Amino acid sequence: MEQQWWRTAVVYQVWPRSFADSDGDGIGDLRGVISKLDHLSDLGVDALWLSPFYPSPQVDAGYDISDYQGVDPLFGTLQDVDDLIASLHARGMRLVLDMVLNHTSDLHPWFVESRQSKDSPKRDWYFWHDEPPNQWPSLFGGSAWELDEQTGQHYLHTFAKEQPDLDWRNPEVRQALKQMLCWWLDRGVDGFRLDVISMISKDFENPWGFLGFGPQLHEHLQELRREVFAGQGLMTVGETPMATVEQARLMTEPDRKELDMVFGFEHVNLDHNLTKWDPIPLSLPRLKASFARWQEGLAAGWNSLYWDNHDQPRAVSRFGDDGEHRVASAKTLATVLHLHRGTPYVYQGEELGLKNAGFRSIHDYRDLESLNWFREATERGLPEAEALRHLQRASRDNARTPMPWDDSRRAHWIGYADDTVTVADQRDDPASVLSHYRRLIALRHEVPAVAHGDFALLLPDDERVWAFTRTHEEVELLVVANFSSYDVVPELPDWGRGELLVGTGGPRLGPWESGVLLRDR
Ligand code: TEU
Repeated sequence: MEQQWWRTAVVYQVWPRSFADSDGDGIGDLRGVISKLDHLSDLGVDALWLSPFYPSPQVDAGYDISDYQGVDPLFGTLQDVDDLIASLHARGMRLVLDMVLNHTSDLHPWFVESRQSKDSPKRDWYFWHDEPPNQWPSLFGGSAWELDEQTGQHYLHTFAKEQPDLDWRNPEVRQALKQMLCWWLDRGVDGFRLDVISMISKDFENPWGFLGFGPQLHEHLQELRREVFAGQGLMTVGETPMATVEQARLMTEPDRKELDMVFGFEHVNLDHNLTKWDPIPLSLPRLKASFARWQEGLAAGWNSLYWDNHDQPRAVSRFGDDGEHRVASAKTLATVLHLHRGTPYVYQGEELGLKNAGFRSIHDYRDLESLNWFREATERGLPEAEALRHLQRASRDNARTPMPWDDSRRAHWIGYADDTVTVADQRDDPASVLSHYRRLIALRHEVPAVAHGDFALLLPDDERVWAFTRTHEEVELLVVANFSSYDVVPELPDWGRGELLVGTGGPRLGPWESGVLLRDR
């Protein structure tokens, strides 16, 4: 049995551009990350997931890679990566790299060569067609097919036109990517977060095929596992937008030997219709049901648990109350997430209860997804003020603001969130959101039921209370959370009995309060 350290682990995501800037150029860098490892040790996390730092034209903040085996000078050098790996390992932490295998930058030498001529040896590393074979949209606006003047053919880009999709049906493509992954493993990395990995196989006949899940997905994943990941004690997590729980099960069930876990999107898609620019009110029963469905559907496998990342708005602004009940709601969101079964992810700033940037001027936005959507929406006639309100709620820039280490507000490539929280203020304050995260992370390491217990949802229809149990051997954990700004007395006869591990033990819960009780079964 391979060592599955990630079953008791908590992963911390660093988005290097906005984490820590060591050279004062206004952009975070790898030496900055190294200088802040005390923060990670202090939190108690087990692994660092580092978003892309590879050479890139930075059209999509580094998710457009032009060299998989280097470091963008913005962020540092390969030596810095080696130093980061060594510093993490010295502290007993691991490094998980973010790998973008579905597409490259249009400036990657493979694409530069591919676009040269119709008979380029790399022509069939990407998708080229005289006429678009379908009507697929790009997820960043416009068509997914771009006409290239040089040869008069169209190439596929699921994301920006500067992010052409690789053709995984070509064994040379797979060979090159596998070699590259092995090169990183030889440098000592401990796992991979695989960007949009569910999109690497496509069915051109399917009008929704741009979302991936094509016929060869599982074959490709099994090949990666067999030839690259197996036997190395790694952690692999696939990003899989729009996956159903059944698709997630197929990608993660241990016997199938594909991935260790995936990022489902169901719970972050509940507050909008088809696109995130079309909001609908969030219903607590639906949110709870979604978590429960994934807990049950992946009971033989494993979940990843997250509210936040570099693509999502800040959790406290989105699911909690970033005004009067900010501290309580940030803590309660954390408690509920970390007490589910799976590996929890903490995205930089989440551990402070940092809120959305909520920029009020279009000039403050940087993300191409936001800028493209704003342009298209206003061209279609949406008033600018209204388009801006959508960005304030849903833009990815909401979570890409500089990490507030202290109250010096040094200028960065993007503004700060309009917020006063800092690491310095929270570090030694036992009532802070940061201290609460520290406590939850320690609980996962200390109490086996937190990592391993079976899950059961209680009070599924309750509009205010989120309650569930985790049972393991002789022990039961009861988690009860108030997702409202009113006092509640949860309708649970037993609520109050047991040892309080964290939070408030009831029977009454104030606005956004929550608690975890441990008791014998
Ligand atoms: O995100 C994939 C993805 O599905 C996004 O389009 C996501 O749905 C969107 O950002 C929500 O607004 C991954 C990366 O996490 C993202 O940062 C990249 O831009 C994207 O892939 C392309 O590599």
